[in-house]
Amino acid sequence: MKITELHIYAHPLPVRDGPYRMASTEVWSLDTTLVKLVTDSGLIGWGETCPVGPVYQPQHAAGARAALAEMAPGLIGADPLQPLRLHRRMDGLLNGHRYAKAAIDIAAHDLMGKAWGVRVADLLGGAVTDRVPSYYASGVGEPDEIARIAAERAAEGYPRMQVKIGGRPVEIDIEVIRKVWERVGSRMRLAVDGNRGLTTRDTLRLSRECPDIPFILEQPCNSIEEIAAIRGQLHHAVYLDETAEDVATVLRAVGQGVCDGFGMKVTRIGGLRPMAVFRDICEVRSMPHTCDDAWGGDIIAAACAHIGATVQPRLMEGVWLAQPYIEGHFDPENGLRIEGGHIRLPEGPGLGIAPDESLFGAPVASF
Ligand code: 0XW
Ligand code: MG
Repeated sequence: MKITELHIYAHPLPVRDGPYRMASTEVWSLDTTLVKLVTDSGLIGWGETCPVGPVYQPQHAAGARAALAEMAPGLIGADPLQPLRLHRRMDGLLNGHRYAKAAIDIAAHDLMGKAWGVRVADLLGGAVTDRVPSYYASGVGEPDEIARIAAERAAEGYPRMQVKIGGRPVEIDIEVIRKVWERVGSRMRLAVDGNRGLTTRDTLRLSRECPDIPFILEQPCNSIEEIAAIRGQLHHAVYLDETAEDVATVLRAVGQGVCDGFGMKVTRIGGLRPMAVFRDICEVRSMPHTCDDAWGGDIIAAACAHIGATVQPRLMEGVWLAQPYIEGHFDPENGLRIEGGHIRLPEGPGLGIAPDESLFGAPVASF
């Protein structure tokens, strides 16, 4: 099979009841990038990448599209059924920019599944469940409001909640955590995500003042070095998210023992192929992790659900989707939904999503 055409689309995703607030940024609308790969077989594959604004990670929407346009001419003629060679070809065309390469990788997996008549989860090693656990992530908010949301999500059946903190006095964050714990107790597992926004001083204080509450601390500080410096003094397990940039960094973090698990994004690490390598490293070292992305519509959601379905259940921290924050679907029939805190795995073949192309308008670039 050969790629004969590559089309890039831009599509706005306004945040329902926005903004979505994190420690160092707030976002009102996200700008997603879709990739359509047309092949000489007549099959079409879809990929997507959607940074959650330009501040969360060293990524932005226009950067994704520029990187895709840089690689695109060199990808015409490539075989999407040979993902290892496809990744080497992308690396030979552009250094870095994994979040853009991920859109091509996801589209290639969609094509592989369609060509062989299987779900992407089966290509990735085999699904262990068709009902993938999700988790709810609050924005940074007031203690009573976040506790109310937590109680609602627990009642809905979410197995886990991530509480966002940071960007304000740490006393308020401590109060949020206490109120959430008082309302939901151990009905949901809890993660507390600082999104790089806390100093080591405030991270230590937060952990010392809540030793009785069993949450995991996600990416409290800006760098791996800051986390490593205080890790031995914390009462809570620590996961890396934003700073677990690639497979090499994951290997270093696991080898040096600086974390107990990961929040991982499919596009940050470069797509489903490196995500499967990451999953396998985590399984070898019994590291729990999520399978998320920063934002995105049904294509990203399907990619996250398919890899998430393959994770050993004891290590599965959930698949986060932007769906609760987005109006509508790219595929009104098969688009991914969270029901009772879980996601039904699309049946495929491939990603199992047939987006309504008319939503995206004309491509912003075609090759
Ligand atoms: C909760 N998320 C998966 C969605 C937002 O992009 C932030 C992210 C995180 O865990 O940092
Ligand atoms: Mg996080």
